Amino acid sequence: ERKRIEVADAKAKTTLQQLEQYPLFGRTCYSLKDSIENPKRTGIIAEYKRASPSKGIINGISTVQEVVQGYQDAGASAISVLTDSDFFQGDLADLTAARAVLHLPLLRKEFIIDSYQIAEAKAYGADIILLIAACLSPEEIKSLALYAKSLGLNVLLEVHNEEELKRSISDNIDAIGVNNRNLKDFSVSLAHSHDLVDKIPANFIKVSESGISDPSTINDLRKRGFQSFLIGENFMKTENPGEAMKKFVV
Ligand code: IGP
Repeated sequence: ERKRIEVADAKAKTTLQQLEQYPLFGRTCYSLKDSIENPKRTGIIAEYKRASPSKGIINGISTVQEVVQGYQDAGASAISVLTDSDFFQGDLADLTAARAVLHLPLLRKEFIIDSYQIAEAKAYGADIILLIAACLSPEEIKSLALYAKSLGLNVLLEVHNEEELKRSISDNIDAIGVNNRNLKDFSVSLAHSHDLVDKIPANFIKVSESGISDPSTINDLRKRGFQSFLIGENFMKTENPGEAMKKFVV
C-alpha cells in the first residue's frame, strides 16, 4: 500500500523540468498593456468564475469556452479564469481550454505563493499572473514578479489599501489592480478604487476589480483615471455571460 501511494504521489506532482517541456510553455505572451490601449476594445477584463466563497455556485452550466468566446466577441481586452479549486471550483484545465479559443491576454486567477505556480500558469496557457499583496511580503512580490517577467508573463499586482500599495510596488509589475472587495469579510466598496487611483504611479496600468455592476460605474472609474475593469459575477450570474457583457458595453 505504501508503495502504491508513493507511486501515485510521484505521478501527481509534475516537475518544473516537465512543465518547461509543455508546448504552451514556449509561446510568446500577449501584452496586457497593448490590449488595454487598443481603442477597439473596452478595457474590461472579463472573468470566468463558476463559484465563489461569498456566493456559492454562480453559474454551474456555462462552459469555459462558450463564455470566454462570448467575452472576446463582446470586446473584452483580456480574460480572467479562476484556477483555484477549493473556493472557486476552477481548474488549470479551464485555462488551457480558454487559451484554445482566445486571441487575447489570459489571466491565471489564483492565490500565487510559489514560483512553481507561475511556471504552471505559463505551461497551461496564461499571459498574466496575479500577485496579491495581502498574501505576500515585499520580498516575495519582487522575486515572483522577476521570475514571471523572465518567462515573458505580464504581472498584475492586487492591492486593497494604501499601506499594501506603498509596501508592494516594485519593478517588473505591469498593472496594479485595486480590489474593491475585502478578502476577509467579502464586503465591497468602490471607495477603495476612488481613494487609491491617484496614489498609483502613472507608469502602471490601473485596474479596478470587483463589484462593478453597471456601465455608468465604468464611465465614472474611467474619468477618475482607471484604464481597466475586472468583472466576473455580474456577467456569470446570467444564463449567457457573453450576451450580458454585450448589453453592458453598448
Ligand atoms: C471579479 P466580481 O465582483 O466582478 O465577480 O469580481 C474579480 O475582481 C474577483 O473575482 C477577484 C478575485 C481576486 C478572486 C479579485 N481578486 C482574488 C479571487 C482572488
